[in-house]
Amino acid sequence: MEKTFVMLKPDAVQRNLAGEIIGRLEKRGLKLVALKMLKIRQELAEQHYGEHVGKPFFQSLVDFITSGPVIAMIWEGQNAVQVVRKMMGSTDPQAADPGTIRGDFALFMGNNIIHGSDSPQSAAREMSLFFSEAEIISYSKDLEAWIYGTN
Ligand code: DAT
Ligand code: MG
Repeated sequence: MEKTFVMLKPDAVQRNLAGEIIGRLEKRGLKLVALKMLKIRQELAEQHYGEHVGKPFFQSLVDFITSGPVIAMIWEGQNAVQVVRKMMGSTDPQAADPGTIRGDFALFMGNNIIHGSDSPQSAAREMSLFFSEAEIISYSKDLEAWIYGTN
């Protein structure tokens, strides 16, 4: 089953939105297989956002993501990468549809609540930056049969 890397950014933690967002992902039927809270160091921020090095917003992005604790997670499910991206909504919260996480909880591009991998390749890279293999739990849940219609 596909895995995706998701991170609740410092604004989500500070605004007490973690439970709400984790609840949405859970209720959708995705399975939580890894979770940790951490304060991201400068080097990890620069690695994680390596594709944006040199862009005008890079420094403010690194400053923001290192400004407080984040909650890093891995979620598993059929087509998990794309499913989470759709649930997140557009990068710019003002353009994000209502009903999406950014469209419901954010107003400003810099503080957009949540990160989710944009491809299975990015997911693999990001998961290995934040988690060891041993920290990713493989388990089954009985209700998967009801989520995927295999009962
Ligand atoms: P996403 O987080 O939707 O994958 P991204 O990977 O293009 O978006 O950018 C990473 C983060 O950088 C994004 O969540 C917010 C910030 N960002 C992106 N484009 C920006 C811009 N034009 N101005 C300011 N911040 C920006
Ligand atoms: Mg991105």
